[in-house]
Amino acid sequence: MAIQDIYQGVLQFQAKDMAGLVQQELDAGTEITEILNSGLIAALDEVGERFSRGELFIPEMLQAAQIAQTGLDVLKPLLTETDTQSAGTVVIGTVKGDLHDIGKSLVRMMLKGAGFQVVDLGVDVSTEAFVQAVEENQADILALSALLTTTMPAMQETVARFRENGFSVKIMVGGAPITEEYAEKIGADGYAGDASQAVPLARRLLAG
Ligand code: B1M
Repeated sequence: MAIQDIYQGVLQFQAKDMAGLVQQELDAGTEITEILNSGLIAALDEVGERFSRGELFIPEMLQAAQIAQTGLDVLKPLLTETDTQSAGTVVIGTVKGDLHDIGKSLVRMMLKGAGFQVVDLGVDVSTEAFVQAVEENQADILALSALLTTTMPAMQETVARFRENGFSVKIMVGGAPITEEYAEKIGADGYAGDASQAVPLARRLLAG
């Protein structure tokens, strides 16, 4: 029942006790992935559908994202806690022109939880900023997220810059419009369909 409350809470913009609902569900022993996939993410998917149908607009889409974020904040310590040594350094960000944050942040949390050191550059990140951060942090992996078909070329441009300049950093990509084929086409080293797949992919990339 509470999962439905989480879903409806995001969909109906009821910010009041989203953190409490998520905590309640955790206390009841529900898996984190279930809370995410059937609650917070499912609701955002439905928000996106309603936006596409013209049934709601950007302010509502933003409000829903903010409410989902308060739920995600409760899960964050659980997703990021780890007692393993650093598995490697990852620089992550959403590409230039793209302001979508939630999926990228989820990937960041899961990588942290798996023992990676993660430098999160945020959203709307230029190729130059990615280059600088990879160099400064001597990153092993660059992780790029894009949520818009219109920002896929920015992802391609960033990957191309790293390739042209002979960087040895491994590049992984993801985000709703990104596919395995696209990742291959632009010369990325790997693609993950969701945040949980990002962890084994990062490990595979480092294993060579
Ligand atoms: Co936007 N938006 N949005 N939006 N938004 C989408 C993406 C859209 C699909 C909605 C729709 O029309 N159905 C659509 C894109 C259509 C397209 O290009 N094909 C869209 C649009 C059109 C827009 C604007 C252009 C609207 C406008 O202005 N007319 C605008 C663009 C602004 C910009 O970026 N320049 C815009 C704005 C916004 C808000 C700012 C209002 C808000 C974002 C707030 C925020 O992030 N802080 C927003 C939101 C909330 C959405 C939806 C509803 C939800 C996105 C989300 O957070 N999902 C979204 C609809 C949808 O996704 N169904 C939509 C939950 C999140 C966990 O999923 O990010 O996909 P996701 O991440 C997944 C995987 O993709 C993967 O892992 C996660 C799951 O575990 N993943 C990776 C993501 N990155 C990865 C990286 C990896 C590996 C996996 O490795 C590196």
